[in-house]
Amino acid sequence: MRILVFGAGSLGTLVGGLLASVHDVTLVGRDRHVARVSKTGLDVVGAESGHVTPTATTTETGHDADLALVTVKSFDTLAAAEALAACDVDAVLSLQNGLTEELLESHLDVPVLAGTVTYGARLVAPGRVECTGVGRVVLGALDGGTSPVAERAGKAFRDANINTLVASDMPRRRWEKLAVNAGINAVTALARVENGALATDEAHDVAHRAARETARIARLEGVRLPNRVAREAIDRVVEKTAANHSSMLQDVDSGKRTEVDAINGAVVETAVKHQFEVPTNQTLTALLRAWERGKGLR
Ligand code: KPL
Repeated sequence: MRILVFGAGSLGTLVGGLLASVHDVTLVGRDRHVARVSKTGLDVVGAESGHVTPTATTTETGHDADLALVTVKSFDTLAAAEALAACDVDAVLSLQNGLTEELLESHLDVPVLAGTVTYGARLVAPGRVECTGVGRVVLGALDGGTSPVAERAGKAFRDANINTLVASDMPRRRWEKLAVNAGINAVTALARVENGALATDEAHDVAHRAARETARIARLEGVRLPNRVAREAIDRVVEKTAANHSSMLQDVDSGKRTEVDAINGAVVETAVKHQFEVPTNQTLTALLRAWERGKGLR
């Protein structure tokens, strides 16, 4: 299969690298890492793939592919959607944080699939990515149900030895992931603690409140996500990823813009549509945005 990977950060590079063991992969990115991959190939360590040689380029438009994976940061989704509209791709799969698929869908006239990933990835150096944890990719139709396009994408992933589930309940899974990210990411970023600190700290309550509010908004959107399920999902992820620094904490630590708009901000925005208050998500969003403004990042 010809697969375009839009976003050569740690996750995009890892997934692209694994897929490149059996597929024709093009990695699209902007930096020195992509230049290195195009010259000398990509080393994938900590997983089976070894050395692979995907095409790597900074050119964003004019590509032909059966499937495009979107792995850019959520605030770059619009740029990715515009570039993909100038490519010839048959389907798009978002593996991003936050609710980004609707934006992709509004710019593209091909099926957009939703996906979640629990593989751990780290860019060790230009041209070298480490798989820090073998997890699972779950993907499926954005609106739920079965889809031949999702089945094909799932097969392509499995052929590359990536643990993959094709799910028919992506709406619930997306909102559950959003509840987890809404609870963990902003709280750990603001408190500057690893995920495991939420198991004992008072911040735990804040995380639970953010997740409960997210579950409530999911239900207003017609997605069946009980509060208990959202809270339990938080506790499970906190336990499993106790030693991890959330992606938002990593962004804050390296002085980069965060994905708060697509996570807590998306909860607030959807709540406004339903004339519903989500004070915890509102506060977390305001604090992170204030930090970003202070750093000149927005
Ligand atoms: O997805 C994550 C992230 O950091 O963005 C969690 C699940 C919170 C793990 O750190």
